[in-house]
Amino acid sequence: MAVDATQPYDDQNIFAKILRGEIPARKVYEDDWALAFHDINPQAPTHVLVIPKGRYVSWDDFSSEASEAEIAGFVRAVGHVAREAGHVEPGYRLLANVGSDAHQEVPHLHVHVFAGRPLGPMLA
Ligand code: IU
Repeated sequence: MAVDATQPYDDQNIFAKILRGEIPARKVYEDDWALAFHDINPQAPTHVLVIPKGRYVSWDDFSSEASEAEIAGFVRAVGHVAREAGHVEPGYRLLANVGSDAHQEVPHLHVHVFAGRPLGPMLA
């Protein structure tokens, strides 16, 4: 079911459980600010999700409430994951769904990193 991006943070969401180590994930990167792991239903040869360690439902509360250090740390982690995967050329796509119209399914901010094939034009 799609997420209402205005809901309070739910500590029982699946990505919170992954962060706490209660559910396994195929991790590719971790630092003080972020965790990255392979999506369980990949839509491209590389499909990694990067999540902040803080309790944020979506890009909306993250961008308005996170500290400068959290924002900088998370943005750098997303860049690091894409760069380490070797996708700066021919490129990659970043995507963050927010709320029900965007079909956000998990109520913990995640940035999708897609790469490894031509990704086609951006969806409307
Ligand atoms: P969305 O942007 O919220 O729609 O994307 C959620 C993604 O989380 C989607 O690509 C799922 O395949 C992925 N995912 C996952 O990797 N592990 C899980 O346990 C669950 C969803 I639930």
